Amino acid sequence: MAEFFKDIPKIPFKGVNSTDPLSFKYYDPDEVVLGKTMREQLKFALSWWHTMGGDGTDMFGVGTADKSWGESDPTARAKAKVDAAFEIMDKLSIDYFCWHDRDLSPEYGSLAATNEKLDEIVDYIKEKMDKDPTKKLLWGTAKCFDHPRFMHGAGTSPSADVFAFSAAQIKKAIESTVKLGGSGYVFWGGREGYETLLNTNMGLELDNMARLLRMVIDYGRSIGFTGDFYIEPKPKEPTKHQYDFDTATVIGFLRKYGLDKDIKMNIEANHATLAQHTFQHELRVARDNGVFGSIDANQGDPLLGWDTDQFPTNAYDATLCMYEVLKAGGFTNGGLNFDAKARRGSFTPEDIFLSYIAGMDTFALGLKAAAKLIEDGRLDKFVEDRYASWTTGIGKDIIDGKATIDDLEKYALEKGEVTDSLSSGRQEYLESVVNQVIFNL
Ligand code: XLS
Ligand code: NI
Ligand code: NI
Repeated sequence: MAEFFKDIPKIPFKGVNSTDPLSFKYYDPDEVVLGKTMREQLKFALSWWHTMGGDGTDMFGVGTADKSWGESDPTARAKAKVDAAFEIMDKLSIDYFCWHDRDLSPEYGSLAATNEKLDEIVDYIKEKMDKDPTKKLLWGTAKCFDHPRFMHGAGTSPSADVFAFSAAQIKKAIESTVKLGGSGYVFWGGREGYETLLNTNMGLELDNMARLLRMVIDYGRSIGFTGDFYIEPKPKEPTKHQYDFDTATVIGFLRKYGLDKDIKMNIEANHATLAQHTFQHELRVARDNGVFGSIDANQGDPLLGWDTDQFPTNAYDATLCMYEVLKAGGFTNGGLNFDAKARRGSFTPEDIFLSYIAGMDTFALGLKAAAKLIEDGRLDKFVEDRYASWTTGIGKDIIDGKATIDDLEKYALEKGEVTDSLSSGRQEYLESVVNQVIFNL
């Protein structure tokens, strides 16, 4: 089998003083952090669409990176992509990968022909995984947004025929996920949203989206899928208003349709900021509601209002992310998928490796800093003290359900002014604690 990246060695861990660009400075797969190796804590995944398919095409120009993998025939290219992906994962010590069905294998006219070709590629991946069981599928998904048939959505299309087609396509995608032993299946809302309410029956579209999810979940379980289903919230792009706006919105939707026990969240950093939230906020909402699942690791540009999907290099955000992940008990079926692409100007094969190294080192830093924040304990202690009034007296009575509104009135009348019960929020102090722990130079 051809080696695609002859000039790239297996990327070694060389430590913080190394200036070798093709080395990890912080990511040492075997280093133990809070009882698990970094490899186990971080569970990095390669995204098939950006890494194997994304060539830098944008609205203003054609691709800048060659992602043909030396093949012009679509089937030969799909296979070459598999070989190249496994080589990239090997060289970067990445154990997991994620795909859309159409990233693996394109459309070939009829759905039947497309499915047959997809099977061929999935079988090819399976053969490689059987030979190398360190490579695992983090999640699969269906690309129900690319083809013109999805112009008005898939599960929320006004056309019942498009809904049926989408269901059929997703059926095949979940079957492929099961065949590859995937631990997750993602629903990102593609074009599930609207441009204008003047032409949209929002109530019907949301009911239909729930119908589709229920069908896929029941079918997945019936064929032995034991992993997690995830929704990936996103507020806008491609539609003006995406139905899965943010985690809180999705939780409301899931509860309305009785799907809340079946679906967790795949939180993407850039989607969080598009929704005017911090990444940490979205993770916290998921954690507090018991639906934290997996992460699409990337970052947006604060000056741009779209999903730029940059490789994450902001160590501060990565720290607060890993803080939430550790507090949630770490990943179970989920992991850190780099839903990220090198910039259009970073077009060489080497840039694939340099961008993953940047992202992986950033999350290694984030993990180590988050572990230190937890070990340091000052943040936890501060929050605990701030809410101490809920552990005794009237606070405890409220929590225990013992205090009625009459009791509270009596209490408040006797107590008088309560401003003195407050203490400072100390935001600046806490931010300086985070800096001290992260940088500790
Ligand atoms: C797009 C989404 C997409 C999902 C997978 O914004 O992030 O890439 O992760 O469908
Ligand atoms: Ni994503
Ligand atoms: Ni995205």
